[in-house]
Amino acid sequence: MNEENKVNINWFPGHMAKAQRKLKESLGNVDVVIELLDARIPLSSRNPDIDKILSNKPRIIVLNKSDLSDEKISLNWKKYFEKMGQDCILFSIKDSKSTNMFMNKVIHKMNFKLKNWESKGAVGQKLRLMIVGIPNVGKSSFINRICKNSKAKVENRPGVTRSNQWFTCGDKIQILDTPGVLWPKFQDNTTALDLAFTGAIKDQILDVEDLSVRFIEKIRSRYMNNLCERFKLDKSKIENLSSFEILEYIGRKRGALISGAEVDITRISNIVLEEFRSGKLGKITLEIPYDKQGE
Ligand SMILES: Nc1nc2c(ncn2[C@@H]2O[C@H](COP(=O)(O)OP(=O)(O)OP(=O)(O)O)[C@@H](O)[C@H]2O)c(=O)[nH]1
Ligand SMILES: [Mg+2]
Repeated sequence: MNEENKVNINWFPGHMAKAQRKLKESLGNVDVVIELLDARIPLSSRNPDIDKILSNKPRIIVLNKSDLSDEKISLNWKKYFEKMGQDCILFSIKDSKSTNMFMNKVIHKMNFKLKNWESKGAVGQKLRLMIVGIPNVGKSSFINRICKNSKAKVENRPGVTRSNQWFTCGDKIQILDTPGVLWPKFQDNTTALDLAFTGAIKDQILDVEDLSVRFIEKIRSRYMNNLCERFKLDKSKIENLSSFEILEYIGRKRGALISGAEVDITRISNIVLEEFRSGKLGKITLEIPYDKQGE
């Protein structure tokens, strides 16, 4: 890759280093780890050190926000992880069936432990789950969905949960919410950009104009129809435009203008990213299995 295309995104503030240390300390107090990944970017949202950090602790991979992802590709991702010997489910806080599916998975996976406790007469012993994942992937929302009475703080920005907190789900399960953690150095450009597109990194440290042009560049071949439908673009007109020109075209269509005919690039960049993140652009997956490009 040449210098021009390099992105300079790195994000590992002190509180994340602390959260990562805490996560390791808490491992001894839990029975199973729930690794929450973003269904739109399963590998980019996966901590590359996770196997080392979690060691042999039982684990369930949850592909969250699956209501925002391309369903067929998500099913392929599920198979991909299962082939690697990992338990994996698709989840969405918007889907009422997700909770039961998850609970069944946990009980099935941890049945050996529950039986063991039962045989020792340890009645009332609860399974302890810990949820881990990148910022803004939906860890606290997940807990609120599966534990009906819990009210973990949720906001649509990274860095909301600041410390570990236990919640109780019925009479069988306790679950530990943890702050989102990224890792000190992203493996490649693709990972850094995927994390930025989906909102795992604070927009304040990013150049949103550059980001939205790169986003259009990334999705324009597979999801051109989504762009055309949402922003009412003429498909035959955009095929020969650069991604920046497409952004300008979207700006004109949306009336995001500064004065006269000049497009307000910052405003339209924020709109494009927000509409992707909230699903208004449709179901879009940014990574397909076996498609991780080396940089
Ligand atoms: N569409 C959709 N949105 C979701 C889903 N899960 C979470 N969200 C949204 O994602 C945003 C972040 O959710 P949080 O639960 O605060 O994420 P978190 O992982 O706890 O974030 P930190 O505490 O900052 O690490 C919120 O706007 C949620 O409504 C989901 O399954 N589908
Ligand atoms: Mg949280």
